[in-house]
Amino acid sequence: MKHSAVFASAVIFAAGLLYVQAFVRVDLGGDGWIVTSNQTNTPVPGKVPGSMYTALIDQGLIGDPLFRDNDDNYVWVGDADWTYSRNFSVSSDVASSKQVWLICEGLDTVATVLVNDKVVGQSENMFARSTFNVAGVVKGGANTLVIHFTSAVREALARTKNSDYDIPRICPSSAENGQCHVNQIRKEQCSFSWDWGPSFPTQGIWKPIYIDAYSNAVIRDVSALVKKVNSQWQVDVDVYFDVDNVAEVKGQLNANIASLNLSLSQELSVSPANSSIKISLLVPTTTHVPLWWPNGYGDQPLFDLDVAFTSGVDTTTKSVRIGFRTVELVQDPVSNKPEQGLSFYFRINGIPIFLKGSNWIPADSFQERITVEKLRFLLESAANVSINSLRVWGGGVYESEEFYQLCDELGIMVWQDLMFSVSLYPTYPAFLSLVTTEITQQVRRLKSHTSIIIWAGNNENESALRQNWFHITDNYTRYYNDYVQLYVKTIKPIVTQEDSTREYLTSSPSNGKETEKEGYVSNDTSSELYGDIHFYDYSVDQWKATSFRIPRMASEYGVQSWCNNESLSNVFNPLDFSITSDMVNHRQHHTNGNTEMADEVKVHLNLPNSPDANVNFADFIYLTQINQAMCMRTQSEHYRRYQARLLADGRGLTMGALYWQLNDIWQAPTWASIDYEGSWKMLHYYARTFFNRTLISPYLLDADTLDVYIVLDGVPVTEVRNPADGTLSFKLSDNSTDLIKGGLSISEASEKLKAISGVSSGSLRVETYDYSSFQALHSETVTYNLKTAAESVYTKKISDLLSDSGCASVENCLLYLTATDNSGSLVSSTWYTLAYPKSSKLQQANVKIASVTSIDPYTFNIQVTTDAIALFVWLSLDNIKGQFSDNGFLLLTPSVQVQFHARQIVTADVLMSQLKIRSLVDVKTDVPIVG
Ligand code: BMA
Repeated sequence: MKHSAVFASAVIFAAGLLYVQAFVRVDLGGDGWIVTSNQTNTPVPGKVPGSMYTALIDQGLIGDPLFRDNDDNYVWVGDADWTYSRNFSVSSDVASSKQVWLICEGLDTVATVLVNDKVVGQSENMFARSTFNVAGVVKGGANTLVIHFTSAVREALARTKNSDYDIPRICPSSAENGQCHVNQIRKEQCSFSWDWGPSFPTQGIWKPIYIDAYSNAVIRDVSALVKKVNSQWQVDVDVYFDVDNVAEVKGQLNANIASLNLSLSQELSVSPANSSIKISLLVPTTTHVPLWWPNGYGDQPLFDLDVAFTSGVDTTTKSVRIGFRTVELVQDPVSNKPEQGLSFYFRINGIPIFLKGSNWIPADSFQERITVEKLRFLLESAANVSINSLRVWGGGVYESEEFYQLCDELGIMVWQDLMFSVSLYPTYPAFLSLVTTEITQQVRRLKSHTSIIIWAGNNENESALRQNWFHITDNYTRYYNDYVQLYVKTIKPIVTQEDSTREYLTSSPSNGKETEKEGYVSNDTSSELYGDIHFYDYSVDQWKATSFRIPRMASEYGVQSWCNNESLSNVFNPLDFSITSDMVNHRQHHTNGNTEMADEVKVHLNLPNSPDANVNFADFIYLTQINQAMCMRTQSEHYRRYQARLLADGRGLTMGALYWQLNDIWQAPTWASIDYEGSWKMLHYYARTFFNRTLISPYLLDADTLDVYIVLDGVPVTEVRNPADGTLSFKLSDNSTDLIKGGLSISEASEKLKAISGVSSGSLRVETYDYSSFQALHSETVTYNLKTAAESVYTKKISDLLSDSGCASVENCLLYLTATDNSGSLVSSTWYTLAYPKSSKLQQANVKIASVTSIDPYTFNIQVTTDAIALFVWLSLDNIKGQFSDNGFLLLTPSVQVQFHARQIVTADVLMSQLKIRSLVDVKTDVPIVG
C-alpha cells in the first residue's frame, strides 16, 4: 500500500503554521491482497489488478489454464464465489478528511464491498467505476477491506429470472464449450467462451482501486473534444468533479496546452448539483497546428492538455492528450437514383480515407496479463503492415488507456463497438440503469482519444434479430422493442450528448442512415448499398475474386487457420500434435472448423498425408495458413480495387476492409493473423503486401481474363459528382483548391499533393515464368497514369497470355509483377499463379538456409537458396521470437536475402542452428509433384 500525494503536496503549511492535509490518494493496488473462495479453504495471496485464476496460478494451485483442456478442468474456479480482502492503514488526517471515498475503477463483476466489516456498497458492472463513501468508516490506523464476488456463471443464470421471457443467446454452441446467459450480466461477453476462445469467467479487481481523501472537491474526469468551427480549432473540455456532501466549493480552474501556448483560467464554483463544467479553448488562427493523420497519411502530433483545480488547500489535476483532426462519416446518395443507396466512408481532415485494417479482440482471458509491451507489440505489428484502423469488437472490453494512447501515437483509427455482442439483451430498468452509467463513463473516458472515429452500439445484434439467428418463434415485436429500447432510446442519446464530433451507429454491421430510416432493424442488414457488412461464407471459393460481395465497407471477413506449430508447444503434449487428436478437436471452437479448413485446403492445395502424425499435423497447419493468407489476400484486394468504382447497379465505392481478426486469446485454430504467442501467421506477412501503399492486384475478371489493378493508398482523393446523373466518384486530388476546400491550409495541401506525384504514374511489368526455369519466359511493360486511387492498368485474355509468352498451360506458369515509378525505382511487386497450386506443375525445389549474418544483436540477414522456383517459402523458429522481413514468399531466384528482427538477444550461430525452412513441395500429399 502506498500513500501518495498524487496531485499537489500532501502537507501544506497554511497561516499560523496550521498542519492541513490536502488531496491524498491511498493506492490499494498491487500486492497485499488475500484471495479466498467458498470451494477451497486455503487463502492465497492476490494482486490487483488480478483475478482469482492468476492468483491460483501464481501460487501453483492450478496449472496453466491454457494447457490442453484445462479450461474444462478448471470450470470449478468460475463456479465458486471468491473474496478479495486486505488490510490497509491510513493516517488520522486522511481518515478525518471531509471527503473520503473508495474508488474502484473496475470490479469484475457482481460484488459486495465491506470496509471494517460494514457494507459500503455493491457493484455489478465490470465496465463501470464504483465509488463508495467511506467517510466515517475508514479509521486512522488499521482498516480492513473485503470484496465478496459471486460466481459470474451462477449470477448470470440467477438473473434470467429478472425477465419473464427468455433472452437468447441462451448458451454458446457446443463447440464453443462455454457457459450460458452471459448477456444477463455486464461482463466481458467472451469470458464465457467464444468461437475463438475458451471460457474463463473471471472474478476479481481488474482496474485500479484507491481511496481519495480531500477537503472539498476533486477532478474525477476530464475529457476533450477537438473541433473545427468556422476554420478555427476549438477544444471543448469537460471537467467533472466529485464534490459530494459539500454545498458549494469555490476555486480556480486552469486549462493549459503548453506546447501551443494556450491557456484559460477562470473562477469556478462547483456543488453537488453543479459538478461539471464545459470550457472551450480557442486556438488563434495564427497558431500553426500540425494535423494528426492516420497511419500512412502523415504524422501523429499529440498535445498534452492539463487541467488543474485549486480550492483552498486542494489542488487536483488531470491531463489528456489530444490531436487535431476532423472526422466525418459520409453517407450521401451515390447518384441521383435513390435506389442506388448511400455512400459510407470516413473523411479525415477533409480527405476520404480507405480503412485498411482488422478487428481487435481481448489480448488475454486474464486482463491483468496484458502488458503495455504486449499491446505495443501487437499494435506496432498492425501499423507495420500498413494497417490504419482497428475495430474494437463488441464482445470484449473497452480497452485500456494504454491501448488507445498507442493507437493515437501510431495513427490507428479506432472503430469502437460498445460491449454487446451476438445476443439480445435485457431491458428491465435496473439493467438499463447499469448500461446508462457504463456508456456515460466509457464515452467520457475515451472520447478525448484522437484515434476513435466512430461508436457502434453492438456487434451483429441487428443482424441476429433480423435474420433470426436465435430461432425466436413468437413475439418478434417484444425483442424488437427491447432492441430499440437499449441501443436507440437508452444508449444513443448518451453517446450523441457526450460526443458531438463522431457518429453513433446502432450496430455493426448496419445500413447506417438506412437502418435508422427502417426503424433501426433493416430488412436487409447486409445490404451492399448501405453501411458496412460482415462477410463469412465458407461454401464459396475464397481464392476467387468473383466470390465476394461489393459493399460500401467490409468491417469483418475471415477464414480460419491453425496457429503456428511452435506456438502449441507450451500447451500440447507430444501426442496431441496429430490432426485426429482430442486436443486438436478441443481447441477448435468453431463448429466444423477443422473440416472446413480441410475442405478449403483440398480445393486449393491438396491435403497432407505423411505417415508421421506430427509431420502431417505440421503440414496441415502450414497449409491452413497458406489458405487463409490467400483467401484474405484475394478478398482484401477485391475491396481495395472497388474503392473508386461505382457499378451501374449502385454497388461499389468500397471504402474499408477490416479483416477478422488481428490477435488471439489462446493457442488454437482461429481467424487471427498474429497468434497468442505473438508469432505472425502467414496472413500477417501477406497483409504487408495486400495493404501495401502501392498495391499491384492481379485477379481473374472471369475464367478467361486476367485483369491487373494498381491501387494507391495514403494519397488525397476528392469527391466528384457527374452533373448528368449525380454519380459520385473519387478522383486523385490534383489541385490544392480541392484540399483547401476540405479544410487543409495551403501548406498542408501542397504537402499532401506531393504524396500523389511520384506514385500516380509509372510502369507495370508483367513477367511470365515457367516453374521449370528462373528465366522469365516473357515480359511485357505498360505505363499507367492514374486518375483515381484504384484502376485497371492491364487486361489480357489468358489464351493470349499463354500464346504470347509461350507458356504451355496455366498449370505451368506464374506471373511476377513489378511497378516502378517514373524514375525507375521499384514501388511494389507481387506474384500470381494462373492455376491453383494443387494442380500447378511445381518443381521439387530444394530450399535451404545458406547463411545467417548478424547486423546487430537483434537483426540478422538470412541468405535463402533454392534450385527451383518455390512457392510459400516458410521460415520458422522453435524458441526464438521475432519477425522476418517476409515469409510465406515466392522464391523466383536461386538466392534471396531475408531479414530477421529478433525480440530477444540472440547470436547468428544459434539462429542458424534453429532456423527451419520449407516450401509447398515439401508437403507430402497423395498427388505427386509433376515436374
Ligand atoms: C463474427 C464476429 C465474431 C466471431 C467471428 C467469427 O461474427 O463478430 O462474433 O468470432 O465472426 O465467427
